[in-house]
Amino acid sequence: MSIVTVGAAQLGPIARDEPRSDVVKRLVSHLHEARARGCDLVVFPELALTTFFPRWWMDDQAEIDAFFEREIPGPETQPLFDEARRLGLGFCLGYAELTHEAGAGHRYNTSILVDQSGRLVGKYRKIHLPGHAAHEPWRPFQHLEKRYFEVGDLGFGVWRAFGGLIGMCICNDRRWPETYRVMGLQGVEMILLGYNTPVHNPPAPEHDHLADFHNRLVMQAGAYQNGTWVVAVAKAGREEGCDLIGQSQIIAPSGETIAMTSSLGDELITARCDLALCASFKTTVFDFARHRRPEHYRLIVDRAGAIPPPEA
Ligand code: CDT
Repeated sequence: MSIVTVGAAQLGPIARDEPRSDVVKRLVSHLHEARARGCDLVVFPELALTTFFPRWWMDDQAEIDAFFEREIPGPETQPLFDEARRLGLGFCLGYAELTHEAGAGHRYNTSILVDQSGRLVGKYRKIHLPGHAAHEPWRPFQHLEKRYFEVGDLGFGVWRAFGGLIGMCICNDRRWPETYRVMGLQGVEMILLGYNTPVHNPPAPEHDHLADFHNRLVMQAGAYQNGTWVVAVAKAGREEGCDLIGQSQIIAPSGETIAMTSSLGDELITARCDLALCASFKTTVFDFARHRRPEHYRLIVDRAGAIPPPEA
């Protein structure tokens, strides 16, 4: 069976002081609606358990670590795992991960995929970390992902689950063609991703009015060029004074958006996704084995390098 009924579970803002237990109740409420609407799989946003904390400069490691999960499930997130299993729902969840390996703490912007039996299927750690590492007081808000997270060390994996090949990426990853292509080369049929995208980008305010357009542009292109479904889920709305875009959406392998949220709050959209549609693209216009020419790309780059730069 190649049908996956998927729910994109958009969240409205999460306040800095909102307890995890309250956020988990919101996620569980999404699960109930998803079950009633026949979903197999529910996708939650990036860093879905807390406010988007990289917008603040913090020095105190204990204050920073309060936004991280030391174990998943942990005492506060266990109810989400229990209820999903009871309802027979799989889910994809983004969170800040604090792990101890070889005697040292490591912090990642992570997402996990859990199947309908509660089994952890896969884990992804964000590779393209946007923003900056130093305090930049001129900004109206910070974007300190490069300070608070290490670059993910797990690559772009693809897992057999839900009757197909499922991959994950997180927020800024969606702007990079390599993200989709690395998974596309592994045959991915559905990419799950969450995002927190401010409308305002302080270094390039001239792009602000294009934030929604760029969101659609990169994901629709990524879906089409790799013959894959993309399920993209926002944390949206005015969060601690910072406006985040919405437009959570489910995109078909044709590149067409077939469902999109219309609010900036907690909102579930669903779609019945036929994974078999991917083959119609993967075996024709984007049949990589027949039509890609990676052995020639090097020559093209070399020739381009030989072109003299334009005169100043
Ligand atoms: N969370 C995240 O990755 N947000 C980025 C903001 C880019 S501007 C620093 C995004 O690509 O949406």
